[in-house]
Amino acid sequence: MKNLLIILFLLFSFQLTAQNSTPYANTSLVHLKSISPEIEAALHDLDVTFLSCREHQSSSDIIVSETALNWLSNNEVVFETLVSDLKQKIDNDNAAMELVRSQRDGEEWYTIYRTYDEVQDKLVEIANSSSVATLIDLGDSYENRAIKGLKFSTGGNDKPAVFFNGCQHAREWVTVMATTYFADQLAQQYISDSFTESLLDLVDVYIIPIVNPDGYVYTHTTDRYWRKNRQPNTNSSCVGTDLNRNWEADWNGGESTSTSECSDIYVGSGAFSATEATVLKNYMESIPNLKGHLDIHSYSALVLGPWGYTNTESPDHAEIVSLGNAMNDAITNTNNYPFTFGVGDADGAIYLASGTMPDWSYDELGALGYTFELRPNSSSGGGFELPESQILDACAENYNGAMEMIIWAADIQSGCMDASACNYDANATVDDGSCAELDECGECGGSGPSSGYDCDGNCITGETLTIQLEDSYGDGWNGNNLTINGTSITMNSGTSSTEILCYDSNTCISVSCDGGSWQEEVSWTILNSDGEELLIGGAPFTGEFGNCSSEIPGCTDPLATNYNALATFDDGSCEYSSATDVQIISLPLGWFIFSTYIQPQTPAINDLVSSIFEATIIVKDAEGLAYLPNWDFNGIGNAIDGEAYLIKLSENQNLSISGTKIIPEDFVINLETGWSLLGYLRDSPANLVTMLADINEQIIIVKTFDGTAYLPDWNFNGIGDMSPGQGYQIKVNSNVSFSYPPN
Ligand code: 0X9
Ligand code: ZN
Repeated sequence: MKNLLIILFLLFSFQLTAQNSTPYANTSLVHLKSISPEIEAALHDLDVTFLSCREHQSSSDIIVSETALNWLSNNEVVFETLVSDLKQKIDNDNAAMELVRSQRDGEEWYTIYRTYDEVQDKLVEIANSSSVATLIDLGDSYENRAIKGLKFSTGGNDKPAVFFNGCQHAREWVTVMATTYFADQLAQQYISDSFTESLLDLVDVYIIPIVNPDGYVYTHTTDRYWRKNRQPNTNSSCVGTDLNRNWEADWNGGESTSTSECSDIYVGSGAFSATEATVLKNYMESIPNLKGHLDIHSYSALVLGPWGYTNTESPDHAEIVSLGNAMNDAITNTNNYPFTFGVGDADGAIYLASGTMPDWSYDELGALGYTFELRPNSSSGGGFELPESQILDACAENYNGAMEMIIWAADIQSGCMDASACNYDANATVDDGSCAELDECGECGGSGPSSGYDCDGNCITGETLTIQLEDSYGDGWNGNNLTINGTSITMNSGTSSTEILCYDSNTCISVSCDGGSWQEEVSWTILNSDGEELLIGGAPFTGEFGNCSSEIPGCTDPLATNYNALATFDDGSCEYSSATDVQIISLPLGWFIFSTYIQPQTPAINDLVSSIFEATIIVKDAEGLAYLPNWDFNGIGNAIDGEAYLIKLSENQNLSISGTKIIPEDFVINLETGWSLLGYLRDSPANLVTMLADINEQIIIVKTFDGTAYLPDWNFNGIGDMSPGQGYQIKVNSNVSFSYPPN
């Protein structure tokens, strides 16, 4: 219904541009300041037109004839003349609108649907501005409109040719835009693009945007949904033949055909009974070496190959599928608007059809005959009224698809066409820009020996170095590059690889490694020809090796990612893997004593518990110093490794602490006489008596947050296991030190 309204509006506005000023000859537009009932009655008698929708306003804009104007003057009615000659004004407005229409140049021309006349003008314009395009007139339609198009040719005889047409079906407006755009682009690309130039040197191209002009005009003036031509039928008041059922290829074969004159798929009184089909047939038969034909329709987003009248595979099936897929891919890849290729009924995507034009091209002329069904893919996308905002997208898709047919017909042998080049290809018909020269090692297109090597691959600058690349995760180096004296190497995938490089290690060789992600996975080793390690490192890294200076600065810590085995003093450049360990501690509502086996990245107590800020009421250390989040007061400062803290929460929380895991057996805990808060530094629970066996003599009592206790004197362990995340109140009778057993 909405579409119907749009169509009615379109039809109405087209008529307006044609003769919409005629009813207003010899009239004026006037404004009356006030209207008495007497004047209003008189004006009614004079048959004026009120422009306001409200009839009984006290003031009004009125269209008046000369007689009414005289009456107003003679009766001394106060009025103001707004437009003295209304017809003239409408005509002027129309002319201005037409000017705007005609001034939509370049791609803008393709942003509104164009009439038959506008397309004819465009074809002339293209022909006039192109050295390769000639306007061709194939003949006249039934109603004597010219069926015109463009022939692109750079001369020569019997070249392979391809034929493109739009608008066999009158209502498929986008096909007119797409074929005109195709011709327009081809003319422009011939000048600006050498590949298009080469193609047009090899192939003649025919493009006929409107092969059914009478039907097309009729869709603009009278019936937007007209499909057939406008040729009357004897013994029937119904007009028109479906041109795409009128061809002598399984003509009237019963696949989507009708012998009823009133049907949209009327086959005609005989094959080629339609004037336009005959005109096209005669012209196409005159083309000497027609290789391909593309009949452009809408809508359904399909590329269809022969035959259309049967699902039987044709003798050229393999080639038809290959070109069909190439066109289909080129279209789909233009804007990612998916098209489907098929032959016959395309696996049910469409129906079989007898008497179609491309099947005739294939059966009678031996040209591979295809159908495009352009955008949209369904009626919900606009059907035959593809929104004007999508015309250019459809044009670009059609262009790319159609170009594939030209490329195919050109039967390109791409290669180097410069006879002086070392890779000259005498059979090449298109130069692909690959022409090359011999390099100093005599290799065609080579770039000479690699740095440090001679043409025979010998290392001439000194030593052959072996570089071993490793990735602990096994997915390559994620963009990191190891650069050794300006030569960059990387590993795109996998766990390890080896490179051989050639350097004089008596000189100072600079090394860096950086540029990608997941640097903690990256490591590498540089070995000399005796297999000795010269440098190992990770990423990021900067350093050097070889004969640099007597004192070699670098990172001397083997645990660092940039450890330099040759460094003689540590220059403070050590970098450590940013690998993080995380401990998640579940904290209950109310009081709790927590500790962690992580050395936190952010040890300040306020940072440590910032993720549970809302629920935290207070944190206290063994000395009673407090962190009060609500007061933004941190009296504790940094959390100390190995210690435990009291915390009070308003609800249960999971506290996540990230940093580096503490190695328990390496960490010494010092306890002073009296009470302390003891952390648990292992990552799994274990019996408290075993854990604290080394200081059993000194322990007076150990308590948990909820009051359960271990009393060595009584040999009573109410606590059982120590658990990660928990902390313990401990009282000892002298200063002691101990370490937990290993994890
Ligand atoms: O019915 C037609 O003529 C074409 N479809 S349209 O909607 N534009 O009218 C399709 C003809 C080609 N059919 C096959 N190759 N199956
Ligand atoms: Zn069609």
